[in-house]
Amino acid sequence: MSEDYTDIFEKAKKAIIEGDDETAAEVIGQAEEEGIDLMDILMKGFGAGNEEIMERFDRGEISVAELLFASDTMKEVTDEIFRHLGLNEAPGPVSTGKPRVLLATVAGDIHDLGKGLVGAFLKNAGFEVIDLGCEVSVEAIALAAREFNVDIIGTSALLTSSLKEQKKLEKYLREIGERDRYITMVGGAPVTQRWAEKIGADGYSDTARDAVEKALELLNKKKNGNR
Ligand code: B12
Repeated sequence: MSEDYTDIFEKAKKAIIEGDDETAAEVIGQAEEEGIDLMDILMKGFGAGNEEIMERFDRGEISVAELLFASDTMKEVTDEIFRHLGLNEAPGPVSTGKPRVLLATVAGDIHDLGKGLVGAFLKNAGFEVIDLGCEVSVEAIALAAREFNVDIIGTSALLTSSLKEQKKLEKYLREIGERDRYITMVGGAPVTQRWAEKIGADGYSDTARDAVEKALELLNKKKNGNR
């Protein structure tokens, strides 16, 4: 029989809405003690709070300062949960045979909550993930992709002004003759399938869950010689 975790999910949600780091940490401890899946508490508890905050912000009900407050807590919580689940460690230089993904939020953009989720889902699905963080230039992305010999490059862009960086990356990879070496994936709230096709990226998804499906599909296609 499945347990009813409504109370703890509600507490997690409220902690994000109120930007309450202390309660958030308490919830993580409590979830661990009660054996609740931390990814569940992240998505259904803290994630629900984050969505509520996003909606309030979009409706103009809260200020950027309040959004920042809540986002900071969400970021702390995500990092802490990923640490608990061992999802924060970057892979070493030696290949383990697992598919490798490099993730980055593009230059000029500091939004990284969505990228973090994509990374966590990919790791959970058995991918090795190298996360370069945010505000990463196309040159740095290309250099790291070569250095780590990755299979997939995934970029995140949340600002309409930073979207062009995803296009720039496609162009840069072609210029240095390395475009065919990688599968490229793009994401972020303003990104669409149409945008992905327009700039020549191989894949797009609007959720972390679908990003895994898409990554597996694209790897399979490449293995079979058609992308
Ligand atoms: C939280 C937030 C912030 C936080 C970011 C905290 C952090 N560490 O990320 C803070 C407060 C710092 C912030 C700052 C700013 N923000 Co802001 N922010 C948001 C907000 C409310 C939510 C974004 C978010 O985290 N969503 C939750 C995650 C889970 O969703 P997601 O990022 O879309 O990711 C999912 C998918 O897109 C996909 N995905 C994401 N990345 C990738 C990558 C790949 C490869 C794949 C396959 C899939 C994928 O999977 C993810 C998981 O499901 C949005 C509004 C909105 N409704 O989107 C505004 C928003 C993006 N921000 C905006 C702006 C303007 C700013 C600021 C300039 C300040 C301001 N005036 O508000 C600064 C940016 C400074 C900079 N240089 O980047 C605007 C952008 C407008 C535009 N069209 O360009 C938005 C749309 C708000 C608005 N309506 O005005 N912001």
